[in-house]
Amino acid sequence: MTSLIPPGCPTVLTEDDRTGTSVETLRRAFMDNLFFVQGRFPEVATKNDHYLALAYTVRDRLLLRWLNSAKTYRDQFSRTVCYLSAEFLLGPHLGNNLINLGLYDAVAEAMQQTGLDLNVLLDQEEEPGLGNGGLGRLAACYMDSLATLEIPAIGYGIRYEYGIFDQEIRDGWQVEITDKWLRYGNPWEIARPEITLPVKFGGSTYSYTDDQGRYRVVWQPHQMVQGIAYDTPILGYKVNTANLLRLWRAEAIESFDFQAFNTGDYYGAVNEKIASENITKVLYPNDEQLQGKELRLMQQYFLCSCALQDMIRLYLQCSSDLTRFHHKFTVQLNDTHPAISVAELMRLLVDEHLLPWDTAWDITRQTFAYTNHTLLPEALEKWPLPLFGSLLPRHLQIIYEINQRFLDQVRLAYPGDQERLARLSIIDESECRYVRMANLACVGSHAINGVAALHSELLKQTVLRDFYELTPEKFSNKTNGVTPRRWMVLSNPGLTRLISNHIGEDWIKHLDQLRRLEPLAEDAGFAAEWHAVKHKNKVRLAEYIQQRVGISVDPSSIFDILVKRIHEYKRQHLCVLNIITLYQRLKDHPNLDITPHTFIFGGKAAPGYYKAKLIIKLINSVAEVVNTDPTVADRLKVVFLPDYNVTCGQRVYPAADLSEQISTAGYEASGTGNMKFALNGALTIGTLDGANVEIREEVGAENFFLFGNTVEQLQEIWRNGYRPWEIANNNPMLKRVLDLISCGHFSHGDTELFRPIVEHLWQNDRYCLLADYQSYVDCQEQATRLYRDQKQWVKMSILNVARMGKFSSDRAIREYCEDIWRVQPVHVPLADTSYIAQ
Ligand code: F58
Repeated sequence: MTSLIPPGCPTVLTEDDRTGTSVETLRRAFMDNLFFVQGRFPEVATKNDHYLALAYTVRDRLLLRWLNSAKTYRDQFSRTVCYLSAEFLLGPHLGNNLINLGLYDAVAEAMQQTGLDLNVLLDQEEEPGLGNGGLGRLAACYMDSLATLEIPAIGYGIRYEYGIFDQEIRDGWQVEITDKWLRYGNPWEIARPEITLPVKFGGSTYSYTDDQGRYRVVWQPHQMVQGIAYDTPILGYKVNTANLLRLWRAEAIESFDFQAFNTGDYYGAVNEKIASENITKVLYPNDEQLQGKELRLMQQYFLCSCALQDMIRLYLQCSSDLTRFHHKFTVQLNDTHPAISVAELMRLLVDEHLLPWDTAWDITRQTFAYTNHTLLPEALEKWPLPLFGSLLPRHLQIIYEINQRFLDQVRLAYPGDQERLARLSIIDESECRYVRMANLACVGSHAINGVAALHSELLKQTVLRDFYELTPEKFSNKTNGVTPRRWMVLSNPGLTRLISNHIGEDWIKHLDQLRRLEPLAEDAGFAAEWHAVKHKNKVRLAEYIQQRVGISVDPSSIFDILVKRIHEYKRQHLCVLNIITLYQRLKDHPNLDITPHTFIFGGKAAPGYYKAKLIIKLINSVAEVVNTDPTVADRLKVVFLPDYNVTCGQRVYPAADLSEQISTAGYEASGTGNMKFALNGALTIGTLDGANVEIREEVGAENFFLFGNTVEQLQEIWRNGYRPWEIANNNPMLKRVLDLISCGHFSHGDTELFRPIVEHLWQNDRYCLLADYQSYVDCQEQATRLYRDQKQWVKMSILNVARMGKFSSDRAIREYCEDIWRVQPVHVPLADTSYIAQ
């Protein structure tokens, strides 16, 4: 092993233990950390002590790369991508860092020599659940790809004390438990108490003309908090690049308000402190009732203000000419949650750094780009004007000014078109007045993108149509992707090994190389190995299911999996209708020869979304009946895996045969679970929605189970009037299925429990379940019949994987870099680390 520390340096031994990568050095470093960081000797050390000692050992290796990256970027004043996101759903760090460092096997060996099992230590890690679902997970995949592609990048987010709630299932119902992820400490972050920035709220503004004749506005806030930086290194795969994820925690400016203390208002001062710290207390679950939540707006502004002040701080360390700010930084807004950044950057440049408005506006627009993640009109963020104005009075003025100038341009482009003007306005003047965050993001950005081809098209036709007509050149599509490091190398070591044995390891960084598997789809020996890997993964998942929910499932049955947030548009209940259809068939024909079938569900419902919670109850209620009915005789099994999260995903995707992607066409912006499943060799049953369309194009229509109405067909259905009751009355099996739910068969005779679901489907369901029912049931039958032909199935599975190259987040990030960010890789050398020893 060669030391990275220059010869003759006095700290060689210490540094070697902190940077070395041989099994022996790793083992010694681990013991050192157990003693001197954890303060434990082996006989009394707990699993958590072992986990932390290993985490610190790995972190040292990260820090070496991180410091080299930071120094390189600073020396070169490198153009940097800032990814602003209210959510980063990272998942556990340890395994991923071991993969990216290339140290997985060495560390497993070092642990074994110490009498420990690496898998046990990996299981100790509490995952940082700082996101709701796809949007937050996408941010994490993009951070991985940015580092792997050696692009200088900073992720800016919020360090929520409580992440997404933990889900328990009691009597079939979801129960939410607070996620105390920081309980045992977080070895992956470094607190930076010296990087502290003030953030103002409320109060009022006044203006004056300064002695140089400049018009100035001063914001006198009612409340001030401070943001404290917490840094986590994000290492790329087998490169020296380690980028920065900087999350902000809110704190009161002073621990105690001494004036209040002296005047006797001790409790008032304490309340102030609590109020400040509440800002980053908890992640909001994606509830429908987010609108109007003052604390949510405070979180958003807090993030944006900290991030932009930090960028300006970093910029001014190297240059005093802020007019070139957008040359150093390009900022991506992950949905509209950080859109208030547009007004905040204007405020900082104009009010605090005294730039003329036009110069500041030029910089601002060239700095920001906006990604939209939803077509649901009710999900577009808007803030009631009184709330917005009382919390951010200066920003409201700035937004009025931006809007006025913008609408002047619109008037020139469309003289006399008042309706268009009203639709484009950042201020919604309809009934109550609102600030429309998507409009602010569009006006303040030079680029706007959707997250799958279909989604980007529909954006142009629906929610952002007017903006598209006004500035078509800003619009593009950037189809989402997922990182093959976490979603294949880490979670599916069996398949990774098999693939690498045949085509080498290049595919891990260049996923297109998976194409080289195509000829092997005809190779019987390879197919047998492929099948064996999948079977082993299924056995592992079956053991987990047994241990977690006490249901025994047959690993030879088809594993048909639907995991994602629970939402009506994602149509988990459509899958339930098919299960009941199969159940009914077995009841009618007990000897029917069906493919043994295991349905696996997982996902959280927003705590305030009753219908979604009722869908969870329905799944569990159907499971209870189906799993225990002697007529079924184990041929159908239904499992609801509680607390679906990143860690659970890592177990689930590798074990899937069939991936359920059954949203109503036109509702799922992209989906990324669909990509993780297909990459791990599952075949997809899905609608022409989101990225399913492109997955099907890539893998070939013959390797994809397509069903359901298209966007155009659904539009036609609504034009003609959607009458689901007619569909049900004309389909005897469907009617029986709905009746079986209504009559209390799955609810111990309770005929009321599921009425809200059934009545809705029957009467006026926006998501058209009944319109797609028959097509889905037929397609399911086709898929399960094909599953009996294992030779054919395995071939299709291999072809699916071979053709998934497009869906790497590396490809997506390359497109962002070229088309939107115009940023180049910066190679980080590791050779000269002498400054560390100075
Ligand atoms: C998801 N959005 C899309 N939002 O639904 C999914 O199709 C897409 O693949 C993914 O983004 C990535 O582009 C999503 O996850 C949220 O979780 C929001 C969080 C904040 C509150 C509102 C929902």
